[in-house]
Amino acid sequence: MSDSIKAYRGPAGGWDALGSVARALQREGAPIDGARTLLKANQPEGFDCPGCAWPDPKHTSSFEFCENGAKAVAFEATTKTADPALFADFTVSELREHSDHWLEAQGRLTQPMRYDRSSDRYLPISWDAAFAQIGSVLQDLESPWQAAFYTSGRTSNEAAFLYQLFVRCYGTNNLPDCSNLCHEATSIGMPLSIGVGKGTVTLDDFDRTDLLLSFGHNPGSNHPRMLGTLRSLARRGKSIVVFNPLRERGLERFRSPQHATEMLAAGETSLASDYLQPRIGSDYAVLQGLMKRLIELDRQGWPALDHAFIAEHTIGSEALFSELEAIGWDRIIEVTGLTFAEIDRIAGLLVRAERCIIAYGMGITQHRHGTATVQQIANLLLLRGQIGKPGCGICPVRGHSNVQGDRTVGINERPPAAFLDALEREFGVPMPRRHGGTVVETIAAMSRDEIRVLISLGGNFAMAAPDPVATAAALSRLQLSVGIHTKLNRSHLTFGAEALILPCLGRTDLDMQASGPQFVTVEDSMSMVHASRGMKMPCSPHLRSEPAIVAGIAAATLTSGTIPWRDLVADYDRIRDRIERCVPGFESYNERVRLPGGFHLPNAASERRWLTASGRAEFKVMADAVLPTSGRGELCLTTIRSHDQYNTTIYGFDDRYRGVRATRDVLFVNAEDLRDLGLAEGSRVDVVAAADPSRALRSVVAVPYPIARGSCAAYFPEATVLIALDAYDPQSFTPSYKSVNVLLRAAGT
Ligand SMILES: Nc1nc2c(c(=O)[nH]1)N[C@H]1C(S)=C(S)[C@@H](COP(=O)(O)OP(=O)(O)OC[C@H]3O[C@@H](n4cnc5c(=O)[nH]c(N)nc54)[C@H](O)[C@@H]3O)O[C@H]1N2
Ligand SMILES: Nc1nc2c(c(=O)[nH]1)N[C@H]1C(S)=C(S)[C@@H](COP(=O)(O)OP(=O)(O)OC[C@H]3O[C@@H](n4cnc5c(=O)[nH]c(N)nc54)[C@H](O)[C@@H]3O)O[C@H]1N2
Ligand SMILES: [Mo]
Repeated sequence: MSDSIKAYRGPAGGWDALGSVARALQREGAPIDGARTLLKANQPEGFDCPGCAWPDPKHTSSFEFCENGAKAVAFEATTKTADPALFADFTVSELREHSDHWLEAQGRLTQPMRYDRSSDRYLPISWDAAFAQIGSVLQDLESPWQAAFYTSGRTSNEAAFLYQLFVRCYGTNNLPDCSNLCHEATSIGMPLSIGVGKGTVTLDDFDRTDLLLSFGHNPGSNHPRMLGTLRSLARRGKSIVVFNPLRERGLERFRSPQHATEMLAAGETSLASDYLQPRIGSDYAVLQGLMKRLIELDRQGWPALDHAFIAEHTIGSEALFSELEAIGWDRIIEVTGLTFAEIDRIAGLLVRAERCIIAYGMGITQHRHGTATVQQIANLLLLRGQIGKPGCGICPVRGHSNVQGDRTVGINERPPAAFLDALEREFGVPMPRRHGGTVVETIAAMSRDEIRVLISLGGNFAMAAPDPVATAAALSRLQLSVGIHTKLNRSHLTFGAEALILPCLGRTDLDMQASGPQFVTVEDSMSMVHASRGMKMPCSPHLRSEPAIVAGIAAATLTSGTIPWRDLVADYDRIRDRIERCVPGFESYNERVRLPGGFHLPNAASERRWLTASGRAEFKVMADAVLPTSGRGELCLTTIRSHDQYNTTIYGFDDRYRGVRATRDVLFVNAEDLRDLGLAEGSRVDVVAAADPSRALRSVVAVPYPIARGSCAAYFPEATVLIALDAYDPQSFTPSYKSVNVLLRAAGT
């Protein structure tokens, strides 16, 4: 086995985490300034950490240390710049030869740039000329539906609201966003089940719960502040049951940097009380097994189901019961790879737990049956009356730090009619009613030349979407691509005729407008809305804020109309006043968001008000759930994040908790599967999509790993090449990034 792969023996957190932050600050050339910036993260007068959407204990507390939050901040607050000199040094063709890691490592973008075909270079352009170019291309399209407007979830409520307003005034609902690639199964599935598309719990519920089931998320790397929540649950003696095909250190053991005694005494807290490793994509069947067992136990006289709640608050239980009756235990065991004893044990824990929360992440949503699986989670909680009761509920762990807020304020290609009515009332402009396209629909429309312009407010469309080859081909047909970003990425190098890069302020930057310094607002995974104030001097005088850029584009595109774009941007309180009048739950927005910790948006399901078609919570079944199957010699592959990346941004090449150093070219496989396939541990293999051998991930090191039999895992975005554009959940259009059947071959054979 190569030196770069060695099992990690420590707990998550601890001194290794502190060391990793020091190195990140050093690398970004910002040891002093960066450290000072870090201390403002999630403070009452500071900025919201761009790392993840896990709530902070009231946003009022002392500095809460989080390694990966710190890396995200250091990466944004870097002193390195991707300035016009860099673009003068390299043609776009030359830039394309560099890795994604290299592109972003150049530093912060400093000036608006326009692609010049004759020199194959990006050249500086003034803001006014850039806005005029966008305005004239958009005005010249035959239909506003020929443009699409992507958003990534770091965007603030203020920028997002202005953006969707501009897009709808222009005339389209083509607002694909990163949520389409992430928790869309939640946004589509949960409203049908319980009438809301967001989690029903708050941190207080975690303080009161008896049992946490965690499905398909990796807090140690992706929402490390959740480790503090898990630690206190474990220390109160409560059970944490994990369902994850891979063993993840961050779910097993934690040494809290917050607690000096734990650090100094090399103490640690065990987290998961039970760690079950079902096969990839089998959670639907795991949940069926748990529910089937609960029904059996109930029939035997155990208090396993809340009959009063089911009778008073729900419909559809008969259909669910008969589905669960029909499915045999042998099938559940075959599909999940779990034993009956394991399922029975967890069902027993459920019966004994007065209060239970189920948390989940991408391991649930990014499958062809993602929406149906989210609904099974709701079904399980409803059977036990555990929604809308203290210490209970459903907890989708969101991704980007403001992806939930963006949706709340209107980034939605399928907007509810009531929201459009409210916009019409407030702004006196007719709003388009037809639904727009999600990300995968947008790519298909680009490849048919039905979409001609793509404007991206953040993100990395070219690398985040499935099938990078088909996506690049689609992007290269466009007439105009505009990227509003902080860092250079591959999306700026993947375009058709014209391209613009518009550099913006990030979370940590001081945002000065006509009325003085501004703050923005964001919403976390638990519907808390709070303020975020940057204070770092921007790296260049040419940067503009996201709201200011959106307003600039709007003013150059919509030549008639009465919306005072510049006036709104002069003082963000004015944008918040408009949001308050269009979106329920934001009463006294400007006042309440200035309170320490902000305010909580109401959640009907958590009050047992069911905003569904029937007015009750609805049990959902999907008779023909596409459960995973695989042919002989095939494995099911999932794509995952390393500890050293933020989505398509690669910070470095280590994945500490999985024992990987200095490489990302790895495939995690069960040692017995490797043996059965006749492949040596540590050898190089090619991973080929079973359905289409032209899709291949070449020459990765096969690392024997504690992962369910029949399953394997590789890093996103490198492994995205295995995911076809048409492999998505038909209900939510979420790409099936977490399950593709593959074959392994010795490399190069
Ligand atoms: N540092 C850092 N923080 C981040 C991000 C980041 O890239 N870096 N990304 C942000 C974003 S946008 C998001 S959406 C979140 C993502 O946070 P996660 O949801 O934790 O992201 P993934 O790495 O995709 O990990 C999914 C987990 O699901 C498991 N898994 C894979 N397939 C299955 C399956 O079929 N069933 C089950 N039960 N489990 C499965 C994997 O083993 C892995 O532990 O994190 C956010 N925070
Ligand atoms: N195979 C596979 N593919 C996946 C996933 C997976 O698990 N597997 N996960 C999916 C998920 S969950 C998600 S959310 C998507 C992520 O998709 P995106 O949100 O599109 O991608 P990111 O990598 O987060 O975007 C990084 C870029 O954002 C820009 N940026 C950073 N901060 C700011 C800011 O403050 N403002 C602006 N305007 N720009 C900023 C920088 O230029 C940086 O290059 O990827 C999806 N793709
Ligand atoms: Mo995400």
